[in-house]
Amino acid sequence: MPVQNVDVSEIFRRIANLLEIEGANPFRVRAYRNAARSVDSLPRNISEMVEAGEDLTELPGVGKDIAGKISEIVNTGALKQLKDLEGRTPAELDKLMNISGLGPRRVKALYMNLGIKSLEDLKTAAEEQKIRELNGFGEKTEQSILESLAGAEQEEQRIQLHEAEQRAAPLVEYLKDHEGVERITVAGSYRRRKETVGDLDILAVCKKNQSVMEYFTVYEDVQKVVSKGDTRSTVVLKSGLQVDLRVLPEAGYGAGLHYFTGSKAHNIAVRKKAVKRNLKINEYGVYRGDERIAGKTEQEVYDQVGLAYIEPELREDDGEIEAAETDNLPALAALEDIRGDLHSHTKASDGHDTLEDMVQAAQNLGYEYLAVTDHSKRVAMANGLDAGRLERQIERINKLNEKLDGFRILKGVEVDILEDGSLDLDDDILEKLDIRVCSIHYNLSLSREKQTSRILKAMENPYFNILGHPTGRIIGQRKGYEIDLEKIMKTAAESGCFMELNADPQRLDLTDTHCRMAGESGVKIAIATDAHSRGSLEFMRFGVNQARRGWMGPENVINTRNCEDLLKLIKRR
Ligand code: DGT
Ligand code: CA
Ligand code: CA
Ligand code: ZN
Repeated sequence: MPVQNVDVSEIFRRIANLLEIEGANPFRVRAYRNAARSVDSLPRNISEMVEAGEDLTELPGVGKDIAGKISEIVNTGALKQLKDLEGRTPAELDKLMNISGLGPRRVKALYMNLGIKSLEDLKTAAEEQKIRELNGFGEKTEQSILESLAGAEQEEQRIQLHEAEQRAAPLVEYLKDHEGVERITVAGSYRRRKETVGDLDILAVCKKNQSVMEYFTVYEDVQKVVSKGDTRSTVVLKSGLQVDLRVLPEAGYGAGLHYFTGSKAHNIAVRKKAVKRNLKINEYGVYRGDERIAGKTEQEVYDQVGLAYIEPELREDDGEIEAAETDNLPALAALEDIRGDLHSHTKASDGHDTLEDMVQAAQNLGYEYLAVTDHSKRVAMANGLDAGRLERQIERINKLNEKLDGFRILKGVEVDILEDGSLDLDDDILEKLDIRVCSIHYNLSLSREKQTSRILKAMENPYFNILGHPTGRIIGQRKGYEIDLEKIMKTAAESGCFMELNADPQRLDLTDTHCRMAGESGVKIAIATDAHSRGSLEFMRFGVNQARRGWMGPENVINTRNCEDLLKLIKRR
């Protein structure tokens, strides 16, 4: 059972949090955070790299010391340093850092003054109105802590799709190794590519008289066996993730796949249609009376109720049934349609890789272009570029472009939208670029009205092309800022601006609902990774998944265009 990348990054993140609470040197803290980010953005499994004896110090943010720690984690499953740290500082304090508005200093103050060690302690203290009395805290903070806690309770049980993939992949491999297993699919929200997943629903077809259940329940990563039967078992993995395994008969596999892919609401709507035709649909097939008349494939199930095949990403009972009845389902965008990435960072700001390396990686993905969009100067923390440094980057890119064949680096920037709605760089430098992603990184808590007019004002600038990570949300950590997205999208459509769908699996900003809104507003989107390293360019697929859930076809997505058409499309009048 190899250690997964999320296991390693989680350990580094906890070390960073605990060190920070202890008041350690900020550079040390940052080193662990960078290492965590670096491991998260690897497209490959870290255990394999260690086993292959690869030089980990070549990874961004990984020096000799961190490399040694990665090896220790991969080889032993744990890190002694974290255990030591947890001996000094309560481990649960780390969880408090996820509550919005609580930084290391505040967590420490809560611990030292009120003895708050856990989320539970925090809730009690907030409810008893003890927090507002502390120095540096107020009634408002106390209120927002309570709200954030309520949100955290709802979120707690769900994990990001990216992590779910890292848990599912080795388990599926393991199950495939069993000689009795003929087919295996992960269904449920995982197959619908939801941004977060509650549990994994694995379906299998087995050879006659072969049971895979014993094999499943002794999987190395299993912490607890909840139930074990002939056709269904449930386990909890060490990470806390629950996994259901169901064995289905081959003859009804399509019906089972359809049933367990869900969503529940979609299933109910499909079954209603069946009832009207005097049919019954369940997880074993489609029946007329006692006779099974279909169910080997999902297509057969849809055929029986007069529906066109519906892609899993659309199965939310949100209009897809009606569209399938009238053959009006959208032809969804696919990863193969994407011709380039429109948001990426290099070493010039806070990226880990050089311009040349990023370009090489984009070429390896088969792209025709890559927009290099380093931060602008306002984001000093990320070493944002001023006009002079951007000018030099433009020259570098011009030179590099001359040497490239069939590929173009788009000269870009991720320019900050300042509080008054102006852009962080002057028009005369913005003019020299091919493309500008405009984003908010500061003053996140303005009122809805102010935040909206800030963005609307920014869009009046003729160099505004794409609104980067439009709501600023971080899944499970930070709600987006308050904005009137509908108004923004309508204005964007009228003025020739575009919305980013940030493909970072922690952001996925726009949501599926927002994508539908974009479709209705007539604004096109740019699916872009915001990659801070070579490996993260591969996260494009999460963005495409999300766009598909939002009914986006290739025509809705600007980076399905070739370079020439793209540049024509984004040119403002
Ligand atoms: P999750 O796990 O919360 O991310 O979401 P799902 O959609 O994976 O839900 P889950 O694991 O409870 O169930 C998997 C699928 O099984 C679900 O999408 C549809 C099907 N299913 C579960 N319970 C019911 C039910 O009561 N009725 C129907 N029609 N289908 C159900
Ligand atoms: Ca599930
Ligand atoms: Ca389930
Ligand atoms: Zn960015």
